[in-house]
Amino acid sequence: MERNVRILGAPTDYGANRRGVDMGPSAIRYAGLTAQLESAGVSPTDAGDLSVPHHATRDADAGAENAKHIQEVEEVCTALADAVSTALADGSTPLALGGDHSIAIGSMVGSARDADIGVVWFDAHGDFNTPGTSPSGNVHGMPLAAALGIGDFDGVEWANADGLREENVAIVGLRDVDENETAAIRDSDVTAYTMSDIDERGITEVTKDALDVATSGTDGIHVSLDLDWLDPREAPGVGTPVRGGATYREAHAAMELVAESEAMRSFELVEVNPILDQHNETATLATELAASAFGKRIL
Ligand code: Z70
Ligand code: MN
Ligand code: MN
Ligand code: MN
Repeated sequence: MERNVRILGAPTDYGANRRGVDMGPSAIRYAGLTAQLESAGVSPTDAGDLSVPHHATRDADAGAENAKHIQEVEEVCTALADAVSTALADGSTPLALGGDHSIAIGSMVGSARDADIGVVWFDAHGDFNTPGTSPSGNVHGMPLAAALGIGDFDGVEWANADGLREENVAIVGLRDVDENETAAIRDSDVTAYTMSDIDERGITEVTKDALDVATSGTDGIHVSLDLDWLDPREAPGVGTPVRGGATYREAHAAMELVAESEAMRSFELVEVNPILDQHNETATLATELAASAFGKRIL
């Protein structure tokens, strides 16, 4: 039976302090997402965009200095969590389009509402800050800590993903982590693979290990793909480019292993910023990587 994929746009940049990443869903659709998904043999339905409060209606400086626009992030993530869990209940695989990476809180909360899940997090960044440790106050640097209930996020109901345990979280591709974040990751039971690990062991082994971590004892996994995981040469259209990222081939190889695992229950593409892009190539790459993650094969 064909897998039904439900596209859920989350056009928000509240977690990244307004940098144009709210146009990500449009850019990814324009790049041909549905055609790419069809080429992977899945059946996509586009549910449109979640309603995101417009910036003009909100105080530009809303939220605490150490958690900017946290109220707007909560609103978007609560709506996304409901949409994700409804898609799953309907037998579809939710594919969330960011927007900045704060939307992952909603994806994980929704995916883990009625199941024990693991997470594989492809990112240059740890996204393990809390309001207490964040150097920027941008919530897109906090979604993993939020979902896991770390620090200030302990007991914050809208942000904590019930069926997710640290033991089942794997971060892949780290190369830009804040000092306090490093300590928090080390103190936790999440497994983190840096770009050095990929250099030493290769993308195949590292991704297989990450998938083992996420699938061990769980009902399925959420896969979060921050496009800044890739090298800026492949993906220039992101808010926070960091040199030394995954290559085009490494990224496809990793997504193909995700498909092979047959464990993915929810997926997201985040941090595509068409304003900073060249000819929409980052969004185009995002659609191609989605096809690989959903099982597109050459032969
Ligand atoms: C930094 C912070 C971040 C994504 C940047 C950056 C976080 N660690 N996350 N881009 N996706 O501000 O917390
Ligand atoms: Mn703002
Ligand atoms: Mn991120
Ligand atoms: Mn990132």
